[in-house]
This record gives sequence, C-alpha cells and structure tokens, in this order.
Amino acid sequence: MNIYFCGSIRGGRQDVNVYQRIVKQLQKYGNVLTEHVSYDSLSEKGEDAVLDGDKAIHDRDMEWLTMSDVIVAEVTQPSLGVGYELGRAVAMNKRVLCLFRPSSGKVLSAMIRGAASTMTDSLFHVQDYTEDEVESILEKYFDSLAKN
Ligand code: 6K6
Repeated sequence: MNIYFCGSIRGGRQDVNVYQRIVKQLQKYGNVLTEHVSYDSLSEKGEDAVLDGDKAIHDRDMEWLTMSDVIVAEVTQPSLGVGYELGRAVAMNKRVLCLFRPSSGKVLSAMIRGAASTMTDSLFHVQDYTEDEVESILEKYFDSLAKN
C-alpha cells in the first residue's frame, strides 16, 4: 500500500516530532512516499527548495499523490501546501485521514472539518486526537481499511 503523509513545512515545523511518530507507525502499514516531511533536517527554509526548485517539488509530489492509496495528513499546524494536497486528493477520489490535536488551542479550518463525514464508508475523515493516541488511532484506521 502506498501512503502519502502530509505535514506542514513552510507553514511551520513546530510539530515535526509528532510527524515522526506518525510516519514511524505508518511504515507498519505500507510504503510512506513522503517520509522526508518528518525529517528534522527539513527546515521551513530548507536548501532542497533552492536546489530542486518549487516546480520540481510540486510535480513530484503530485505524482506521488496520484500513486497513493491513502493520504494521512497532520493538520494541526496550518499549511497552505497541506490544504492544497488535501483538495487535490479529494478531486482524485482518494481516501483521506486528517489528524488534529484540539489541545493545541487551534481551531481546524471549516473547509477541512466540514469536508469530513462520520459515515464509515466515507473517503474523507477527520480525527481529533492527543499525541499519546497516535499509534492506536492509526492501528484502528488501517485495521478497518484492511477489513473493507
Ligand atoms: C523544504 C524546505 C522549504 O521548502 C522545502 C521544499 N521541500 C518540499 N519537499 C517535499 N514536499 C514538500 C516540500 N514543500 C512542501 N511540500 C509538500 O507540501 C509536502 O508534501 C507537505 O505535506 C506540504 C507542506 O506544505 P507547506 O506549504 O507547509 O510547505
């Protein structure tokens, strides 16, 4: 299974430790195409943006999004890039899980929370969680995918 993980880069890197925990767990279920989003070395102003160019990054990520079976996005730290990826994923009829931590004090965009449905067969889900629930929430989600 190809898994596309989304997390904030230029939107701010304050949640990188949570991204690492999520990616580590996702690697139990499949091939995480965007593991680099969780790298400590990737800063808001990383050198790779200069070397490769934004168009190359966009085009490669859209190719990976197209190849992916499921998209998992950590949406607590708002990011234009993550919002864009989610919109493109919905347009491609992809299965999407958004993870949000209410304990951050932030309020999730209505365009993300409002896109979700609680119906189990819905493709777009938003899950509120606390950091210590990362593993159990992902376990439950991927278990239910395997059963359906
Ligand atoms: C590195 C440091 C600054 O800019 C970069 C460029 N590198 C990127 N490499 C791979 N994916 C990227 C990069 N920049 C953004 N993305 C994609 O957009 C990722 O898949 C993230 O989920 C999302 C982050 O968007 P922003 O708007 O927070 O950067």
